[in-house]
Amino acid sequence: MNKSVLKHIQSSVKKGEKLLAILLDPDKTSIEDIPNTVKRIEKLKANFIFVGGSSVKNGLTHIFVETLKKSSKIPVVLFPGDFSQVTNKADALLFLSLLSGRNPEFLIEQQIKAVPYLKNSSLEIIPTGYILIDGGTQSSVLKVSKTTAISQKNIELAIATAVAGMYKGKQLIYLEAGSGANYPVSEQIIKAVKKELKIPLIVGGGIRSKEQLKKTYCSGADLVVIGTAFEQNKF
Ligand code: 1GP
Repeated sequence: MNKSVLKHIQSSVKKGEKLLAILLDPDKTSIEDIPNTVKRIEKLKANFIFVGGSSVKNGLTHIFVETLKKSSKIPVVLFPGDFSQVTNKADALLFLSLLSGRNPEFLIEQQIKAVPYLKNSSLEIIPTGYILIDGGTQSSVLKVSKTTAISQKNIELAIATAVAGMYKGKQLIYLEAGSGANYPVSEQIIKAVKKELKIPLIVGGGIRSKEQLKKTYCSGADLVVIGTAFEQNKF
C-alpha cells in the first residue's frame, strides 16, 4: 500500500524538503497524450499529480485518472472543482472548503453532495482550507464559485482565514492565486501565513518560472502546484 499523501507531506515538512505537484486538467490534456505527459512530469521529479479543473466534462476525470494510474506510479491527488470530479481511481482527494468565499455551495453543499461517492471509496480524504488570493485575473474558480478573492494587500485577512481553517481542523491550507494568474501569491503573504500555521502550506497559481518556484519555496510554501506553465511547456 502507498504511503498516505498527507503523511508524505507532513514528513517532508518536518525534514524541510520541498514538494512539487503538477496540475492536469482533464479538459486540457488529451488521454492519448498521457504517457508523454507522465514522462515530462517524471523528469521534473514531481511528487504528486493533481487532477482537476473548475468544470470538467462529466465522467472524464474517471477515465483520465484511470489511464494516468496505468502510466505512472506518482500519487494522483484529486483537486476537484465540484463533486462530479470525484473518482475512486485516484489515491487521495483534497476535500476543499473555499474559506475565502461566502458561498455555501463551496463551503459545505458540494462536500455533502460528494459523500455518496466517498462512503465506500478507498480514497484518502484530506480536509483542506482553500483560500483565493487576488491574482489580477477573473480566474475560472472565481467565476464558478461566484466569490471574490482576498486582496494581496489584506495580509491580515489572509492570515486570519488560514488560521481559522487550521482551528477548524483542516490538515492543509492552500493559497491560490487562480490558474493562469497574472501574478502569484506574494512572498509577503506566504511568509506571513506560514509563520502562523502549524500545518503544511500549499501555494499555486501564476507560477511560471524556476526562479518564481524557488522564491515561493523560500517564502515558506511546502508544496507548490504548477499547471499552466507545465501545459505551455515552460517547465
Ligand atoms: C493551482 O490553479 C493553480 O493552484 C495552477 O495555477 O495554472 O497558474 O499554474 P497555474
